[in-house]
Amino acid sequence: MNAYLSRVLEDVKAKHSSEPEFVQAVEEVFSSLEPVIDRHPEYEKVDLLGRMVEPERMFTFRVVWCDDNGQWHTNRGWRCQFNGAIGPYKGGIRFQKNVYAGIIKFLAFEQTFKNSLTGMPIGGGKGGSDFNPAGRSDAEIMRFCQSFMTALYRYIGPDVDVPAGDMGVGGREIGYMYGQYRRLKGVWENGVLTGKGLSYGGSLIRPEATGYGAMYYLNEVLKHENDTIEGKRIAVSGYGNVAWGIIKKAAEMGAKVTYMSGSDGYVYDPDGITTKEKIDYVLQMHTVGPRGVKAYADRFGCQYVAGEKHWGAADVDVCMPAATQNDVDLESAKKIVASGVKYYIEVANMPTTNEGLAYLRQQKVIVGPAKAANAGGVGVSALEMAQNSERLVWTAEEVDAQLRKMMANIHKISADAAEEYGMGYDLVSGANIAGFKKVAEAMMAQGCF
Ligand code: 2IT
Repeated sequence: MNAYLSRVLEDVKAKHSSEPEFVQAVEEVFSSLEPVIDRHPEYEKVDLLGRMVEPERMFTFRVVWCDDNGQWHTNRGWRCQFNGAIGPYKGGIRFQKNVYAGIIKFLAFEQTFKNSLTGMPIGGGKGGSDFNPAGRSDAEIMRFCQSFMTALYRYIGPDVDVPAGDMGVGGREIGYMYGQYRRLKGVWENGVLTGKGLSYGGSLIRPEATGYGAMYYLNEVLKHENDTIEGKRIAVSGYGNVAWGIIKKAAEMGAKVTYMSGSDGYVYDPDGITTKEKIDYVLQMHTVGPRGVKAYADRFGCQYVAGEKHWGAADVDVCMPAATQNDVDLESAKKIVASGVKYYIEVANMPTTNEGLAYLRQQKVIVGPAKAANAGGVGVSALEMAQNSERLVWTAEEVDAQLRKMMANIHKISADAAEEYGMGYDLVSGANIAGFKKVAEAMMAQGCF
């Protein structure tokens, strides 16, 4: 590895030994950058890479809230404003009990390159809390969101930092957070958050955008391979907002999702999750419940396997991990390769361990990396910001057309970047390079900062 690149990586490893997810994300991006750094020796003098792995700002705050029994609880909140070189910080908020600084930092780092790939003017950020929303009442969720926003509101704004949802944060939570922001600021600044409800400035297609975008991206990959989406059988992990968007668009495009999983196990529906009734049930499962995929099997009379992952199942053409980080390790990757799957499209953030990813790529599985394939979510968030700025509402057709264009462009600039650096059709390296180059150029132009 290039000496400067490896020196910065060693430094990251030494400084972040207790944040393995962040180290993993940096290592993954850096593994693609050697030819770029070789071509740009001027980056070392201005320590471009050292700056790129250090958040511009990251803070922790206390979030205190009162449960329905009058008991008070203290949680931790974080916001990481990683890189603002190309636009206001932008990225979701995750509420999940295992969240800690390393998770937020890795997500914000990834977000920087993902947001760059969208072509929209948005920098990288991410936030969250170790709050566990499971089993909490609506009133408890509201009080938590209000308290979270009370701590955060001074540090965000439509031109400063624009949070959105992530795991554990959907339309309901965004509504409560926007209500509190408006109460505190006393102004109508709805561009401060995205993923809002349609009645107060949300964008059509935003709830579907991550899954739809991933399917449009997959379609570009298939076109490149002279293959078609028609009849493809897809295995997704997860059953949340992202999986739901994939399921819905797959059915519309003539493909079908046959495997879906939750933390309880997986379901196999050989007919595919293609009817409106089934798709609406998946939406219900991740919004109001029941939680877990067993409920789906009970309702539609299909196979349920408790406590297992479906990776490596036969009769699958495309794997789309859409649950959470490090869902697919080396062992799962080996099973996927053994099953003969040709396409592996990451949709969750960093769903594959670096060992798993290296194996899939060695074995010539076509890998669409998360920061490209799932960028449609934040891409439509940027379109929501645009609508809020111009105080107009676009039709679903207009938003969808922009999303399709965006995903096709992400695929193209990734493929072109890999080609330019002699890597062939390597979408992982291509996305890292294309995402990196725009941020690097902006940072170089803006001087010592
Ligand atoms: O991981 C992601 O890109 C998101 N959670 C969406 C972020 C956003 O600002 O819409």
